[in-house]
Amino acid sequence: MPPAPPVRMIHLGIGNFHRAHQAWYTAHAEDAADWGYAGFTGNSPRISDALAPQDGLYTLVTQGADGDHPEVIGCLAEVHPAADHEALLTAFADPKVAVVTITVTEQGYLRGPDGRLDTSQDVVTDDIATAGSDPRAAVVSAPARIAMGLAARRAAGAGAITILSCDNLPANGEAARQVVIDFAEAVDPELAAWIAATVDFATSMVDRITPATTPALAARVEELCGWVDASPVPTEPFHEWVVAGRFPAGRPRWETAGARMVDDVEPYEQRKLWLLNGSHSLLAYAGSIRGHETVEQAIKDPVCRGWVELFWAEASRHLVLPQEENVAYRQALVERFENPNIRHNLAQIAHDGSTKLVVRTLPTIREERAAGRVPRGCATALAAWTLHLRGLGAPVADRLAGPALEAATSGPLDAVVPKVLDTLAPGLGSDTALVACVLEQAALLDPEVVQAG
Ligand code: CS2
Repeated sequence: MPPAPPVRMIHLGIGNFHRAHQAWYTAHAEDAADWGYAGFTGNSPRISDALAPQDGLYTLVTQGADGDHPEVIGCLAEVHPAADHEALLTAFADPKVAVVTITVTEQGYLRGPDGRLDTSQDVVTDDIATAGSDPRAAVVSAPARIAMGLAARRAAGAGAITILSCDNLPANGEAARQVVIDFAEAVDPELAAWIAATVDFATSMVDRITPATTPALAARVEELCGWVDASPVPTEPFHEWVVAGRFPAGRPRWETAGARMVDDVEPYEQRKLWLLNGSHSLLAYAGSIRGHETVEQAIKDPVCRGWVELFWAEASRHLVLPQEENVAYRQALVERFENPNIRHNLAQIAHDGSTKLVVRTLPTIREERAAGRVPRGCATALAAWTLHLRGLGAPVADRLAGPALEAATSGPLDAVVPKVLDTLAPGLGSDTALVACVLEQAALLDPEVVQAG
């Protein structure tokens, strides 16, 4: 391998997705030799523990219908656990560092229902107190890590920088900007003003199906490559990145690796969230209730496939990209979901439904209801999620599901559905036609529960 490229970017939230996506694009850009990452993990140091002894190198295995294709990715010049806050401040303060990419999950933004930083969460108030007493003290939430990294940059006079969000949220750049500025405002209003005037918050739509690493993958890498990799990454052949930002301090030429630089990401982001991610969530709950473990198994079940087609038809009516393109996109999605070489567990996708369903189903539900229709595909996703909260299918793993879990388990199904819908959007549970449709779909998913109710 050539030597690691110089650190000119930071990544927050090194997980498999980052290593299959932003790191892949960076490693494949024509100026890859100039752009290295200082990567920081999320809460768990598992990946930095695995990658540090490998000098940040890892094997990315692209798993297509034509077999497994391993390649070594070398752009992670440094890999740090999140707890190494000094290293984060040092990287932010370096004028050569031009971009910070983030994959901190939908819940990592810590947004309240109004899109502002949610100061009712302890992690936020704790971080505000910590940073308020010492701007270099270790904070843990993503908005705080970014805001205080920017404080270090400002103190060093290192100038403008781009924060580039790569999470599955609509208008993710604006979402990041708001919570970072809210955090800074709570700690130091001058810092907030500096961020607002200086920092570029770029938006992007990211796409590449990337499951968790399994022991079988590590064994496969050893068989194919002859080396032992403590943390290889499986991914699919398809990848897409659509980016809008100013990049005042520069960026890798990602477009030479196939990324699209545009003025407006929204049409792409809408299509990807509503079609790919929305049907993923539908399959995660409905498919696991029907006994499936993976996306491939679920999409090959004609009943699930029928629900996905309904769901896609409802969402597609409201997409702004040309309909012919959307048809091709849906066909490609079926192929991607059916990929027999990728084992994408439904239980992984089922995580954090209380946050994901809001962005993946509510826009379509609102549009369809406004047009006087009851969207049965979306109702199926809500029915399956409600049953999942009542213990069916994939286990619940969702830090913010408290109110929805309480609502879902508070009585017979017909009584709880309106309450569950209200946790997604206040007032949604008063839509009697939608509630009736959710109950009909729940009966198809699990006749027993409905009769018992
Ligand atoms: C999935 C996404 O886990 C999930 O919620 O829907 O991670 C999905 O695989 C990616 O967005 C694909 O680009």
